Amino acid sequence: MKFGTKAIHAGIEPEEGTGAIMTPIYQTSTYVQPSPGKHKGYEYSRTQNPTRDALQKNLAALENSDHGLVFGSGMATTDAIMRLLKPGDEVLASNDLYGGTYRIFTQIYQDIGIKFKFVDMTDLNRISEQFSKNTKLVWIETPSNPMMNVIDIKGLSGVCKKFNALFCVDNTFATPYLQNPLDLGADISTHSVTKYLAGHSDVVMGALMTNSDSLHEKLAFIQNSCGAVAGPMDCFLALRGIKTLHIRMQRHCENGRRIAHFLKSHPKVSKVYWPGFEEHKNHDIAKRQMKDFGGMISFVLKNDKIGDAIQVMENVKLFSLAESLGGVESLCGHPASMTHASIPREERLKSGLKDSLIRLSVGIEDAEDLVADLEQALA
Ligand code: P1T
Repeated sequence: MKFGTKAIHAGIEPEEGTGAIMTPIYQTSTYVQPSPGKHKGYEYSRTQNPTRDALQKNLAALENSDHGLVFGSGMATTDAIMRLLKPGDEVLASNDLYGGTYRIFTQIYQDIGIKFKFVDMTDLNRISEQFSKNTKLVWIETPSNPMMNVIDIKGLSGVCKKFNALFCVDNTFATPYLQNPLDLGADISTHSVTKYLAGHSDVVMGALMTNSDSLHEKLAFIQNSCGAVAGPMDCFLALRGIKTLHIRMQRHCENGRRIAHFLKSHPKVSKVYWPGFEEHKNHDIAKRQMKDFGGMISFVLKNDKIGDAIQVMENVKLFSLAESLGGVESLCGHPASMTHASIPREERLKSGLKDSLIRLSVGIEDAEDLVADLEQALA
């Protein structure tokens, strides 16, 4: 099955009793059993829920994988994966990550004895030197939030295998429509479903996909034991959103391309971060491992003044100033004070994240209107 067909049909069966084509919202905490231990595969909704099952199967199919698990948020998903580790283990992470990911690593898991090393992985030449015998997990985002760094998934997966380290790719920015990390050798693909997958800014949710039966077994055990599951109503909304993922992504990419080129040619803009530019570092890798370049763009103004950047963010009318990304409506954000405020300033600056950087999540409105909005805000 091709992607669009899977987005609409994978994991979804008409409801048996009525033929309802939409997966019902099984808003139930428990299931009646005729006799102790005898049931229809469902005992309690933290463990299994039919609406969540349909979504998990659907998401697994989108990543060409055997297993999918959904959680109450992207961060709950990260938390579940981190619970595979024990004190003394080391994590090698890329140096540009969503602020919340950096925060859970350094303020929750570092405190219980897991070690973290944040390194630039856009160049894999000497990456082997960063591994030790204790490196148990490698964690990357590609493209990364918010610098749009592109990392060679296939290349890095080879190194991870050599060192016997689990390799996890946060695929939130690309989505399974543009990029499939498991096909390129990753062990886990993880997502904030909140973003493009659900797509309508009405759900907070996370997911992970894997081909490994043993990893799935461990992570499903964590999902049930720790209980950070997504509710049936949210699973329904995510299922509905995913049915148009391929169409939305095409438009996000189309609008993203238009806005990236508009910003690049604007006299007040000095630098635009978008993997579709030929001069973007690892553009060739992006071309190889992604179907297109997505709708996320960051940029800085020529004068590099924070006050002017803030004025642009206050002046936009169609773009809304808000955290999050990947919804149908365009958003702009100020990573330094919003999504990445939990990263110390000196660390942000080391990875190139300036105080004046503006991040755009380009929606699926008409591109002319979006360009006109940015034009007036920049003026
Ligand atoms: O917000 P939540 O569903 O918990 O997902 C966390 C998360 C994980 N990974 C990436 C790459 C992310 O961008 C996020 C959340 N990011 C934002 C809220 C943001 O505006 O960048």
